[in-house]
This record gives sequence, structure tokens and C-alpha cells, in this order.
Amino acid sequence: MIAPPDELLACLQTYERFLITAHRSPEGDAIGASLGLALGLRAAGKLCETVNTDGVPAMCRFLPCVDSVLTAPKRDDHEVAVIVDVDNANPARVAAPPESIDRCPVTVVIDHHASSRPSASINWIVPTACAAGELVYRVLERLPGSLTADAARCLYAAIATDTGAFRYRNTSADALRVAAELVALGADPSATARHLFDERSLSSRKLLGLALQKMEWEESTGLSWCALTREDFERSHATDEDTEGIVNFIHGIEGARLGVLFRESADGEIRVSLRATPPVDVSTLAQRFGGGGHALAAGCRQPGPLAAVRERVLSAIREGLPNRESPERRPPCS
Ligand SMILES: [Mn+2]
Repeated sequence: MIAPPDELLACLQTYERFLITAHRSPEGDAIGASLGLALGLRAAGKLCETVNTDGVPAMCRFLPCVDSVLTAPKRDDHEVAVIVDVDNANPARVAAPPESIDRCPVTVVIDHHASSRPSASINWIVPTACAAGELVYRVLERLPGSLTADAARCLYAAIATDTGAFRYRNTSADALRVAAELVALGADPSATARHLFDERSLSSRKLLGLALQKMEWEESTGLSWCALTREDFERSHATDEDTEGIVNFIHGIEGARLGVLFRESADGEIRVSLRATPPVDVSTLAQRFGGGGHALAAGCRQPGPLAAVRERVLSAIREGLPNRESPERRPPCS
């Protein structure tokens, strides 16, 4: 079983004032794990500020005490900065001002990205954990009085997000056991799934419609992709946040080995989201383009223009993704 290091528990017990943050463009694990940790530590009598420069996305607004997530810290006397769910290969991904982290005497990293490297005073990096939320649960269960119903709701959302509602390969027996504990403590699987996965804004659905129409499919390699331009965003009145989940539709084609969503963001930068079917691994590819992530879900950012990035990334993918055996060459079923 995954157990937090003693020095991490001692740090959380000893200090009083915590700054807790996660990655920019946060989703359910970033918000759920950071807010869940803050609510747990608060219940244990600590002072915590949860900060995310990019705010809280719509799908996470149902979480308890979500208004306590700040876009900038209010205090300047934190003793410990805790960074959760950040692949620190890229420090610019940390969703708090660097100066507010640097002035903390102690820094902590709690992460489950395989590419994360120890960079803080205390580093707890467990690539086998399904979500940062699972790691935060393992911390709070050791701190008496901290696992409140509200903390449980946040951590459940974190785990549900990163396991794709308990569908992805990281859905381990431990992930399900922790989820069961969180439900017993007050988390609501049905409401959580509706908010995280089913409900989207109208503009987000319109954008998905455009993406599906523009989707391209290459039978020989099992590669599917789509490129969304600023014009597509304008036509559907969509924001960058409205792209959440679209890449899964692009990848969700029978026989797909790799799905890619390219999108032109408002600042002109091109965001690339990658999804893979085992045994294909997209984390190395993303790292090659200055990004990061997991084997089956990764991403990167590239300077535009869109068409050039699309060609560059697709040719890199094709190099590493040889044409597969044609169905005719498979042995017939007996
Ligand atoms: Mn995560």
C-alpha cells in the first residue's frame, strides 16, 4: 500500500500556515487534490490558502468551499508551500506566483507524474497512484480529524477525474478502495460524474460538433486528429476551457491507436493534446515537444502557426507509429 513518508507527515503536523497550489489550467485532480488537502488541514486546525492563478473551471464549481480557491495569495507569511499534481519538468506550470513559493522555508511536492523530479524540500512522487487525490487521501488518513465529508468530496472528484470515472488503466484496486472510503465519508458518485463528465456549456457542445465534423482519420496508422482554429472558437462562442474532453472523442474511434487535438489558443500558441491506446505511449512524444503527461494522456504547447505545428507533430507521430498489419494478414478465426 502507498504510505506517505514520515517527514511529510511531520511537516504537516509541525507547521501552521500552508500555501497549497497545483498546475495551471486545472482540472478535477488539480482542484480536488489541492482543495481537499486544504480542507483537511483546516479541519485539523491549520491555516491554508489554496491558490490557482487560472481560477476554478466550471466543471469543478460544484465542489465544497470552492470560493476559497484564490487566484493570488492574500498572505505573505506561509511557512510551507505544497504543490500537488504538477509535472515539475516545467516550472511554469505551477499555478502560484514563484515569489510566494520561494519565500516559504519549506516546499513540498505531492505528485503522480512519472516524469516529475524531486525539486522541493520534501518530495513524494508516486507514479503508481491513480491521482494526486489518492496521495492526499493517504496523507489525510494519517492526520486525525482531517478527513471531513467536504475533503472527501474533493478527493473523490480528483480520483474520478484522473481515472476517467474509473475507466482508465490507472483504475487500480487501491483507487477503487480509496473511492469507496470517500463515498462512505460523504462523496456522491452520481452528482460528481454529472458535473465532471456529463454537463457542459452549450458553446462547448457546439465546439465539439465542429471538432467532430473536422476530424480526420488515417486507417493505415490508426491515427485520428482534429485542428481547431480561432474561427471555430468564435463560431461556437467557445473559450479555451470548452475544449475539455474533446480529445477523447477524437481518440474514441474504433481501431484508433492515437488521437490528437490541436487548438489555437487566444494568445496564438498551439496546444496539443494526445491520447493513446496501449501499447502506444505518448508521454515521450510530448516531452520531445517540451510538454509532459502520462503514457496514455499527454500534451504540449508549441508556437504557431497551427498548420506548421500540425505537420510537425503528425510527422513525428508517424515516424514512431509504423503502419500496422492489415486485417487480411491476421490469422482467420477458427
Ligand atoms: Mn493528476
